[in-house]
Parts: sequence; C-alpha cells; structure tokens
Amino acid sequence: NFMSESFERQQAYVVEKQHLLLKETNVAMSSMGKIVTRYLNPVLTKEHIPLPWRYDFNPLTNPHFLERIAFNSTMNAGALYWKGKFLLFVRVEGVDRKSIFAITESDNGVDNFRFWVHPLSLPDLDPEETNVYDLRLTAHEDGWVYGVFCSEKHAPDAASGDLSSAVASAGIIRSKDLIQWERLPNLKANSQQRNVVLHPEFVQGKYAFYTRPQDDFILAKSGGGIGWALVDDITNAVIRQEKIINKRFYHTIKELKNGEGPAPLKTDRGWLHLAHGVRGTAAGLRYVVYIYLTSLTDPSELIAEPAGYLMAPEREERVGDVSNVLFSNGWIMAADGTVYIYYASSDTRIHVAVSTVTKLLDYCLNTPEDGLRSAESLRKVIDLIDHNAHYVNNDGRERLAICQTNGG
Ligand code: M1P
Repeated sequence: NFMSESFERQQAYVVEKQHLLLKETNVAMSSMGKIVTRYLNPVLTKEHIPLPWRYDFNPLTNPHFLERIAFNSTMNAGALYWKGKFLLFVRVEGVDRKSIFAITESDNGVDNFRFWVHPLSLPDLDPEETNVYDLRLTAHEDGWVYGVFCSEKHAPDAASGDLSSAVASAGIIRSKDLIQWERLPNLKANSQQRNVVLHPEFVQGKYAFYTRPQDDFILAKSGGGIGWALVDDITNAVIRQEKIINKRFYHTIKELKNGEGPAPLKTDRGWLHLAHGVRGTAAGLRYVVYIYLTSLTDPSELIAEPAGYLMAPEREERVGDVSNVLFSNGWIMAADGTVYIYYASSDTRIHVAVSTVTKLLDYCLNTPEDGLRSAESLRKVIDLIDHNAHYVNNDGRERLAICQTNGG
C-alpha cells in the first residue's frame, strides 16, 4: 500500500544517509606553520542527532516518515576525557529555540562521535527556568565532575509586552559516573552571569569560579571582563567578592565582552586559558577566541596574553544561525600533550582543531601583547623586521643561501 511504501522508502533513505555520515572519517588540514590545525569536517551537526530522537518509527502513527521533533543546531560543547573516550556535552538546540544537553563520545577525538541513548537528564529545579546552555565541565580535585551552564529565565521585572528581557545565571550539576546528576542551587551573584566556569583545584581551601558579570542579559557594560570569585560552599555557592582578572579594553577583540571558555589546563608554565572576545562591527557582533596564561601559585594573576585572537571564523565557519561567531567551551589535553579544541562556528555546528601544549605555550609566551595603539603595533613590526634582518632577506630566504647562489 502507498502509505507503508512511502514510509519504508523514506525511512530507508534517512537511515542510510545518516549511516554514511556517521562513519565518515575526518582529515587534518595542513599544520605547516600553524599554531592550531583545523580538521576538514565538522565533528557534530544537527544531522548527527540520533534518528530515534527525531522520528516516530511507527508507520501507523507516522505514515510519511516525517520528522516529529526537529533540531536547529549542535554547538558550544563542554569536553572531558573519560575512561579512554573523548566526551562532548553538546548544546543541542531545537527548532523551538530551547536547548538540551547531549552526551557524545569518540575514540579518537576527531571523528565518529556517537550520541549516548538519552540526553542528559538535567534535574528541573525552577519552573521559571526557560533555557539552559553552554555547559563547562570540570573534573575537580574533590572527586566530582561538575557541569556549570547558563540558566536563563524571562526577566521578572520586564515591562508588560517585553518578551525578550532575560536574566542569566549559572546552573551547577555534579556527578561521579556521568549518569546520575545532582543539581546544586544556582550560583548566587549580584549581577547577571554567563560563561561561568569552575576552576579544577581548591584555591586557599575554597572553590574558585571564573565569572562574567554583566549589567544586562546581552551586554557586559560595567562588568569589566572575566572575573574570579572564591566560594566556601559549593552546595550553596555565593559570590561575595569578585575581581576582574582578564579585562576588556577599547579597540581590541574583546572590547564589547569576553568570557572564559573551558576550564583552564594546568601546564608547567601556568594555567592556560581559552576565552572568547566580542567586538561590534557594522555587520553585527564578531566572536573570536584567544589565549591567556595565569600563575600556578595564584590562578587569578595574569602572566601572559598574546595580542589579538588565536582563532576567528574562516570560510564556511563564518555563516550560520548567528554568523561570524567562533566560540569554545570545551578542550581536552591528552597525555602526549596534544590539545583538542572543540569550537562551534556561527552557533550552528561543532568542529575540532588540534595543537600541542608546547606550541600553545610558545605562542602565548612569545607573541607580543596588545599595545592598544597603532603606534605600538608599528613598533612591534619594525622590531621583528630588524631582528630578522640578521637572518633573512625581505623574501624570507636565508641570507647565507642567497650569498651562495650569487657566488659570494
Ligand atoms: O551568539 C554567540 C554567543 O552568545 C552568547 O555568548 P556571550 O554571553 O559571551 O555573548 C551565548 O549565548 C553563546 O551561547 C553564543 O554562542
């Protein structure tokens, strides 16, 4: 009969198409002279979301095999290396604009990410909480794995008819097996908070949070940058004092706002941080990611910060649901020092790029910092040209080699 034939053909097509997608292998692009090496294919898109999450497989109730629950994007994933697997806790956004968290795993960190059967069962504490997103994972020295995410609700003081003013705060969950999650009360703060991240170690015997105070839902305004706060009790986390440890500056990549990415990596030179910076352009906001390093003895003390961005959207990354955005809240440092950076492009799909901790530290410690003025940028370029004049000609070829070719 027509109905079941249609169902069977559609189902076979959709299943086969996803099967082919899921077994695709990824390839690294050229790493020559690069600080980070991108991989060619996104690691997760909405097309990777399991079909049983989307389709009703009963021909009687879905005779045309149509999608019953559709998704808009996979993005902004927290990352964790767990029992030999690379895990991504993905923000999966539905076409209804609400996000949930999906857990996916891969053996090699660059392809074949498979979704766990169910999304993360986030305990529902507050009927006013409308949306949750951008989970940061921290394997804390207290033995728990924490997830800190943005918990958003409609602003209680919004004027009648104002359906877009919102309030952002930090939700906190923890688990020992990544299956059962305990939800703790949201972080209490005097300002709105997004991009909150838990530091992996106790500092002065306390839990330490990277924060991002903001005056309203969108703009940081008087919130001067990435903050730092020590908290006595994680089961009732209250910010009593907050200091800004990574400031925003006029005419930089983070002029408008910035925010901590994933939890920092501990290296022998300091805590290595990945963060995003936002500036305004005539075409809207532009999100890029940058690196900075803080002290091992005091993780709130800035040691080094190269000028500008480490990664900005390129080619097809530039276009998507919210174009010109490159955002990361997940990275993994493997035992051999390889660093896997998971980033979303334009709030639409997730990619991976790799580097090494050695390269990232070299970049961080030896790239000039932002002088905040064109005159300083000019000075840095001239300094480098003068330094190189001892070694190479203007085309970058060695002086010695050229002398030999010229017979002298
Ligand atoms: O749309 C870009 C990003 O905007 C927000 O980040 P921030 O608070 O730093 O501006 C978040 O909603 C993030 O999820 C999103 O990717």
